[in-house]
Order: sequence, then structure tokens, then C-alpha cells
Amino acid sequence: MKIHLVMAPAWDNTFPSVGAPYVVASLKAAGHDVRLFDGNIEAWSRFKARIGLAWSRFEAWDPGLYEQHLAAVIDPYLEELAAEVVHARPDAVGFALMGTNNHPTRMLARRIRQLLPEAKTFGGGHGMTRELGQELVAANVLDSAVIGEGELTTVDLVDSWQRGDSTRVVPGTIQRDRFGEVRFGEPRPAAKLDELPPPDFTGIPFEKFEYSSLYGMKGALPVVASRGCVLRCTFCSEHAMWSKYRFRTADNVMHELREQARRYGAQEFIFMDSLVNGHHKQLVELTRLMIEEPVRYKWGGQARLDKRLDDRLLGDMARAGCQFLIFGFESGSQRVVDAMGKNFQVPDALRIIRAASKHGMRVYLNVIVGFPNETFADFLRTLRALFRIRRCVAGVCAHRLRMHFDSPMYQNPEKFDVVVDDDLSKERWRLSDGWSSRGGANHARARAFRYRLLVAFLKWLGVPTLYQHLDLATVKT
Ligand code: B12
Ligand code: SF4
Repeated sequence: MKIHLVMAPAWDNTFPSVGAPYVVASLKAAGHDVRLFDGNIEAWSRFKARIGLAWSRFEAWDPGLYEQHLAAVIDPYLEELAAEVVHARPDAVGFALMGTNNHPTRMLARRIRQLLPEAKTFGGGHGMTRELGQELVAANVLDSAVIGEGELTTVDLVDSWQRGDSTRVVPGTIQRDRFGEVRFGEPRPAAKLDELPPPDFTGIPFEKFEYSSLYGMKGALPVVASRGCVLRCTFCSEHAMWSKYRFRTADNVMHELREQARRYGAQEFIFMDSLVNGHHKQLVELTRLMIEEPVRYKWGGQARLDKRLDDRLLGDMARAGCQFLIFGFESGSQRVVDAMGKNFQVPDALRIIRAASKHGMRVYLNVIVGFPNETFADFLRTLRALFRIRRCVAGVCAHRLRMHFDSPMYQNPEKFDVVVDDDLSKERWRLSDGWSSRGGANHARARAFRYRLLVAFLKWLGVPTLYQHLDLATVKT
């Protein structure tokens, strides 16, 4: 079948995303003729001067603000994108839903359906929730919604269309059955990661991405060595996307790096994994293989502060080309770290951070203030810890604790002694300030105050604060 995959704005503009290219690769391996349109980066490259920082503000792409500020710029582009897709007359069109692009995608999908009603339409991606899928299939905007991991489900879906079996509800999808009723397919077992073909980035205009200085790698490609996380931190929603942790063999990852170097000339890689050290032995083996490789790839990713990251392993990782690590440090207070479920001891964390920096890797830290059990004394402990490691830290992603729909804390507020007064069920990608501690002392303004203190303190220390512009950006075009 001739299949077009389309990503509407807005999603990240700093480097290509890897989800849709994974689906492209599996569809091609199954013999389909596939093309990927990255309308996200195309729109960014055309309109960056007009939209600027608001690009990365997810609220800006919700229907209300979108219609007010962005529609005049983006709607004509969506029309153009729809015409381009329709011109090629694909048999099926797939839409990548990323949360922040849900509203523009919905408009684009409606328009393509109008212009090419005979084409099958489907959508997937981490923005595709069961509720949204049900709504879009019921409204006949999509024929099918792919829930969760996309590769095997999409291949199965397209094959069933090709066979003319359009009424079977494919596992992992939401579709209409033979009576026109919207149905949820059986859940699909997770894919064996080593069996998936490497993501296919053909046609992605790499030169249009911004490649932020955080990674310091112009032209880097994303790579995924595992899916899911081994921890269940109480504020985090990572497990909702990938309920079970799975990892690839180090050999299989290495094969991908070589393959992407051959295909695209890539020498730099950003690991998209929740953690590069989710499986300790995999990291040790991958590090060894990278050291043995004649080509020295540069790479980096997120890691947990696992005490097995000792001086020797960190030294080996640096020799293997690791340029940066982003650690979920979050707090310098042990009781807050424990309540978060981070599973590390603060002294171990400080040692790992110092050692990684000593070996020449850039160390970035996530820090969260305003956790429900954080007292002012705990907050000061975080500042004290940051002071002690200030020379080892290249930047801090500073956050105040905001709720995420799929986090254990949002789902069980009473367990954490908090009251949540914001309904996120329809906006699962949104981070909400709409919560307070049961006694009322920890509220949005109190957290904003600590957050401002943290940012001022980091400035005084001379440690860059990353992504702070997102808090300051205004939505204007
Ligand atoms: C890396 C990352 C980022 C990077 C993106 C970099 C990049 N260029 O890709 C950055 C830091 C920019 C980022 C930002 C944000 N992120 Co983020 N991010 C991730 C992370 C850790 C990895 C994404 C990834 O590559 N996964 C690996 C690939 C293989 O998975 P995937 O993309 O989901 O693709 C699979 C399926 O979704 C599906 N699929 C994907 N595309 C398509 C297309 C079709 C047609 C089909 C059928 C299927 C399909 O098949 C793929 C293969 O199985 C995920 C969590 C995670 N571990 O997945 C969060 C995650 C995607 N982010 C999330 C959020 C909320 C955000 C923010 C909105 C945070 C915020 N509130 O400010 C911002 C958005 C800012 C913006 N608009 O730019 C949420 C999304 C939740 C939701 N329901 O939408 C996630 C799931 C984390 C979480 N659980 O909270 N993020
Ligand atoms: S915060 Fe990090 S370590 Fe904790 S569950 Fe989420 S991704 Fe995993």
C-alpha cells in the first residue's frame, strides 16, 4: 500500500523525533511504499520568526489560544500540507499525535478526509489516548486509532486493510466493527525490541532542526535502547506509555548506530530512553562495545543516580564517547528524595555527579521544588547540595512540582495528602499547578516563590538554568 505519515506542528524543534520513523521502518520492512512528512519542522523553519518561544509552550496549541494567536499563521500551512499529501493519492494516511499537536492534527485529518475520502486514515503516538482515539474514530476523522507501541499494530492494521478485511478490530487499535460500532481491540503484547528494524529517517530535513546547546551535537540522531522505566517515581507519568520495562541487547544497539552512520553519516546520538542505565549490564556492555569500535561516536542521555555508576564505569563511558548525562537529582533532602521514590542516597548522588564531571561529561540535573512533603528546611538542603556541586554541573532544569495526569500522585492524591482541583483527563500532556497540600501550606504561589528563589540562587552560583524560557514565553505572534 502507499502510505503517508504526517506530523503536524507543534512538537520539539531541536532534533528529529524517533516514534514515527520507527513506524515507517516497520511498514517498509512489511513491503509498503511509505513517505514521512515532518510538517512540524517544516512549519517551524518557515514561521520561527513569527512564533518564537511560543512554539514550545504547549498551551499555545490548545484550541483557545491557537485560534486567537496561531491560526492565522498555521492554518494556511495545514491547507498546503493537506494538498501535498492528497496530491500523491496515498491509500492510507497516518497522523503522529504528540499531545501538543493534537488540535492542528485534528484539523489536518478532517481536511484530508474531505479532500480524499477514499484513503484510510489512522493516528498514533504518545498523544493518542484511548479517549481521544475513541472520539476521533466515532467522529469519522480517523478509521483507526493506534494505542501505544506503534510498529506491530500499524503493520497488522494496514495488512488487514490491504486484505480488504476492514471490519476486523485489530489488536492495539480502536476501530469500527462490522456494525459500525466503535470498538477497542484486544491489547497487543509488547514487541521484542531487538526484532524491530532501526528507525527510518528518510526525507527528514535534518538541517532545519535547532540542535540545542544542551546536547551540543549538531546533527545528532535519536536512538532508543530501552522502553519504559525501572522506577515508578511518584510525580512521574513515564510508566503510562510503556507499562513494562524492556531493553535491547547492546549488540543490537551497536548495530543500529553503525547502520545510522552508514545511512545518514550520523556520528552523534541522543538516547531517548527514560534512563540509559535502566539495565546496568546493558550499559556496561554497550560502553565496552563503543570503546572497541574503530569510530568514536558521541552520545548522551538521561540516567538515574544508581550507585553502580562508579568512577571506573563513568571513566569508561567518557572514553566511549559519552558527552553528557541528565540526572534526575530533584532534591538535596533525603526525606523528599525518598517520598519521590527516587531510590538513591544523597551522598551517593553527589559522588556520582562529581565523578561524571571529573571524567569530562557535562552533567545536567533535574531539580523539583515544592514536593508535598518539602519543608523550607528541605528546600534549603537542596540549595546547599547545589552549592557543593556547583562546579560539576553544566546546567539545571529547574521545576516546581506540577501534576501530570498519569502520575501516581494525581491518581491517588489522598495518599500524598494533597488536593487536586484541576481536571487533566482531557489534557494528559499538561503539567498543572492546580493542587495544594491538604493543610493548604503548599500551594501554587508558595511553590512559585521557591522556584524563583531556586532560579535566583542558580544565577548567583553561575549555573545555567535550562528551559526557563518556557516559563517566561508569552503566546503572541
Ligand atoms: C524525549 C522526550 C521529549 C523531548 C522530545 C525530543 C524529540 N525530538 O523527540 C523533549 C524534551 C523536547 C520533550 C518535550 C515534552 N514532552 Co516529552 N518525552 C520524551 C520521551 C522521554 C521520549 C520520547 C521518545 O522518543 N520515545 C521513544 C519512541 C519510540 O516512542 P514514541 O515517540 O511514543 O513512539 C511510539 C508510539 O507513540 C507510536 N507512534 C509514534 N508516532 C506515531 C505515528 C503514527 C502514525 C502511529 C500509528 C504511531 C506512532 O509508535 C512509536 C513506536 O512504538 C517521552 C517518554 C517516553 N519514554 O517515551 C516523553 C513524553 C513523550 N513527553 C511528554 C510530554 C508531556 C512532553 C511535554 C509536553 C512536557 C511539557 N508538559 O512541557 C514537552 C513538549 C514540548 C514541545 N511541544 O516541544 C509525555 C507525553 C504525554 C502525552 N500523553 O502526550 C511523555 C510520554 C512523557 C510522559 N509520560 O509524561 N519530550
Ligand atoms: S522520574 Fe525518571 S527515574 Fe523516575 S520514573 Fe520517571 S523516568 Fe523513571
